[in-house]
Parts: sequence; C-alpha cells; structure tokens
Amino acid sequence: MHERTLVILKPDCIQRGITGEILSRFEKKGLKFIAMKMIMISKEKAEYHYAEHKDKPFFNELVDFIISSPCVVLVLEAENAIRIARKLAGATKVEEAAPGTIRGDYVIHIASNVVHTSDSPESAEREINNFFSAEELIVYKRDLYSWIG
Ligand code: 3AN
Repeated sequence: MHERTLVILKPDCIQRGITGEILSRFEKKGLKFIAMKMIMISKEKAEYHYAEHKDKPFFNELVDFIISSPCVVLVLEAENAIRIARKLAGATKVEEAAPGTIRGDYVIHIASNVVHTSDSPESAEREINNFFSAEELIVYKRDLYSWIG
C-alpha cells in the first residue's frame, strides 16, 4: 500500500526563488506528485498544522512565518513516502543536516528551513486533509513507473 505525505515549500523557498530546484529533488527521486498548489496559508490552518508545537516558545514565530508569504503545498505518494521525503529534507538541526539533503544544502537557520514534510502516517493524513479536499488528490498512472505506479 502506497503511503502519502504532505510537503510544504515554505515562504523562504518561494522568496529565494528556489522552488523549482526543491521540487525537482522530490520529482527526480521518483516520488509521485498527486496534488500541488500555491496558496497563502490562513492563520487558522497554520495553527492547526502546527498544533503539536502550540506550547513551544517558537510557536508564534512558526505560525507568523508560514503565513507571511505564499507556500507551495504538495502531496507525494510512494511506498515509505514519509521517510523518503524526510530523508530528502534532512535533519531539523541545521548543523546535523547532511550535505546532499535540502536542509544540508540550503539552510543556515532552523526557523527558515525551506521545507516541511509529515513525520508519521497520522500526521500526514491530518495535514493532507487540512490543505486538500479528496477531489484534489489525483489518481493517475505513470507509464515509465509501471512497476510502482
Ligand atoms: P521538522 O520540520 O524537521 O519535522 P519539527 O516538527 O521538530 O521539525 O519542528 C517544526 C518546525 O518548527 C521546524 N521545521 C522549524 O521550522 C521550527 N522549529 C523547530 N525548532 C525551532 C526552534 N528552536 N526555533 C525556531 N523554529 C523552530
């Protein structure tokens, strides 16, 4: 059973003009894009998305940042999509993010770290439903990937 994960290209990604480069990393890996759109995230959706961090000292900063400018939100599908997308994103702590990962290559501060990726199947489902309706998740076949769909 293929797994789905939510990825957000955060405001700093769009502001820096590296959206194409970052999308390309997920695309070249072979993850299947089943939904993608550019949006201004509402405060309400941002607070719901980051609900697990609501008691952290950086919560307000986190919400204010994600609503500050457009984001690209996408849903990727593959076997183990959640862990694969997190590997591509790299470690949260910038000094631990390996070169070759998105954060390893593009991030110097934790508060401006280019991408979000879901951390568990439960989070992925909640996060996908926060940004996409069922009709927006497109079911299609990829001929070149006939063995995985
Ligand atoms: P990840 O995005 O790697 O799953 P989480 O879930 O631990 O990381 O944190 C969510 C987001 O909160 C991070 N991507 C980062 O933008 C932000 N964040 C985490 N820790 C801090 C911190 N100490 N200061 C500012 N922002 C932080």
